[in-house]
Amino acid sequence: MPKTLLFRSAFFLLTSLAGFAQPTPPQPVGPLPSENQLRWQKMEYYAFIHFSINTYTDMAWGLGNEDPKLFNPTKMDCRQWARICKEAGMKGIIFTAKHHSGFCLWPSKYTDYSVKNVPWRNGKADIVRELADACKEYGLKFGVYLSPWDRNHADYGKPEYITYFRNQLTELLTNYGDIFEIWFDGANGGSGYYGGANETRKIDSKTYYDWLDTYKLVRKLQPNIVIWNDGGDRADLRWVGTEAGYVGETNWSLLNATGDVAEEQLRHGVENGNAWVPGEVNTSIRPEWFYHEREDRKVKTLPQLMDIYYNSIGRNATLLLNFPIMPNGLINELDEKAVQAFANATKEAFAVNLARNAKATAPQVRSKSAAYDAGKAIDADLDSYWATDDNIRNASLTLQFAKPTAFNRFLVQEPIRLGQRVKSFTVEALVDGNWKEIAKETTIGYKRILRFPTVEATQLRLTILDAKGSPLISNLEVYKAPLILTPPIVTRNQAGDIQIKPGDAESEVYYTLDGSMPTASSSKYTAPVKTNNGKVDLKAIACNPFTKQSSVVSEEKFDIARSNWKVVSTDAKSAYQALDGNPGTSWHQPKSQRQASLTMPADLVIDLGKEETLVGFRYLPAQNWWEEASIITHYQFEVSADNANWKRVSEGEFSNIKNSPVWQTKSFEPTKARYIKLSALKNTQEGSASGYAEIDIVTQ
Ligand code: FUL
Repeated sequence: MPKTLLFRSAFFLLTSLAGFAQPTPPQPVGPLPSENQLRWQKMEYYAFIHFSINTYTDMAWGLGNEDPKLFNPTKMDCRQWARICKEAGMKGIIFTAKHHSGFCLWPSKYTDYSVKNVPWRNGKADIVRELADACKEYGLKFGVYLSPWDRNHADYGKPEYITYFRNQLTELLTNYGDIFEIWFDGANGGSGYYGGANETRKIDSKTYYDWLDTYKLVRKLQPNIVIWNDGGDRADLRWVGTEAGYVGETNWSLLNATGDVAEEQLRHGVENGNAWVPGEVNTSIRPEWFYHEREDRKVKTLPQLMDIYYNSIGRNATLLLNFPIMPNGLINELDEKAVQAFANATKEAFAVNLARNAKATAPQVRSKSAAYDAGKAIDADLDSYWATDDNIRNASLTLQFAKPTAFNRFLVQEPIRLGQRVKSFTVEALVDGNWKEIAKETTIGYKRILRFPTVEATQLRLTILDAKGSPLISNLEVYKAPLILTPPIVTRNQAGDIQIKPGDAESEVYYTLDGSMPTASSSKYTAPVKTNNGKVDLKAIACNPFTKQSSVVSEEKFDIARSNWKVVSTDAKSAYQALDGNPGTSWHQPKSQRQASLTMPADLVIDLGKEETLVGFRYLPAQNWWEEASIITHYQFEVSADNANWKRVSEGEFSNIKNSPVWQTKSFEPTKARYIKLSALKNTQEGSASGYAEIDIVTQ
């Protein structure tokens, strides 16, 4: 029994013996979290680190055949990683000990494909050890990512590989101290090196790894661990169905213990699920998980990170934020700056809790006992809570401020040890003597944080409208967070006109076209900017017209405009949505072609209008692929001078594109051409249409 419960039971026993009538504590409403899940949930914010052999090939997934000699992190310093995470307020680090390439960052006894066989440090390095030590030094918890899919191992797909996998698991869970979380990623693209076989191997991720026995081994070796798995039997934690950095607003920490889990259920949990499986929001500080220099200007901005915070920790999930390690073995300075700014901004937003000095009252209190009164929701003790009698399903609690108080954030928590209960609630503010509804929401769970425009009020009222049992609230906080200016959104249409939209209705936008830093004296944006068909390095800021404060800079490098481009592989006008500069619109092949594409690659052929010297192309998949059709995972890119004779200049995979549908850039040797052809060799739903949000080229 946990200590607090023990004390409380002892207290009740003593007081009832002494003749005082104490109400019995509320009964739990199951399913309930385990102690490991409770401890994990309180961590709230921790880091992912992606580093492997494919860091040296600029790829999202290694193929399994990369030469270990490439691995050469000359400045590697795990203490730098740990310091940055600690200073950012993170509570732990999960490290890709082995990613899909199969390359091991510790000297595993069971394979030669590891840091043992690299010239760097004469093959004596053990990065898992160095990081585990650095975490200890900085007071961080340590976790590991061990990819079940292994594109290097000859036995992958056979029963022998499971023994290998468990041997590696045993090494990692035995030799490196306490491991707080293990990550079993479910990705499996099929093809790989596999000891030289170079073929496609399909496994059934539900049965192949025999997860239940694997979990037994994990728990035996690390009794305090939590298991993350999106590929097999239900583990302790669930993926939230996206890598974009959010979970559903309605978020139950419940799923059903058996059966398939739909996308929708990952996003929202299952209200009446029979197992406690809370969500973890995993996202990267850059578009991709591994380091790519081209993404140095795509590091998430402060407003993006703040959105992620409110959409993960603020929605009853934890936040696992990734740093890609550079080939030199360090975290990039831009990433460090971004998380520092993020840490400062959250500290600032939650600095003064305005509920602390308010008076809390509630008409409904469990047996009218002081042990459960409204004040328990604003004391500093997360174990105490406001409770109502068992038969109650709706009730309200009011905070009265000493004077009119301005606020724009509301934080609320349930004591989840007794189950997640609240199904719907409202928040109202008493403004000039009238109650004004400022939010109507669904679930709460461990923590819910709401944002709304600043309101000045003398009272705030939380009303639970419905719950699965009598509502219990362990904590309420109220804040006035400073406003953060959102950088403008920049797009360019097919004609080459650039549109710059501010993130809010009040700010003004200033921009430059030559890559220089914009200020409030640069050109002011009033209408779309014509770019005369040339390449443009655009930078823009949003400014508060009153304070002159400015947002961080939005930057887009546009290649030549696509004004003279013609889609020649189809007459469909909608195909031009792949050229309209709007990521929100996309083109999917019509049905007849879709059927044909069962046997033929689906092609998109474009006439550039004149010959260009090409060095690469870019593809943005349809962003709503789950609704309409699939997106390309394996492609072929050809060029031609006459739309008759084609030369293939690039072929390969868009690794991880399904989970992370971001811009894909592929480079090739400079080639002169007038026509381009992008063919989908494979897509996410075999045989269905391929969706294109945008296609673009990179010229010399
Ligand atoms: C995905 C993997 O395929 C990515 O490479 C990355 O490791 C991410 C965290 O999970 O599914």
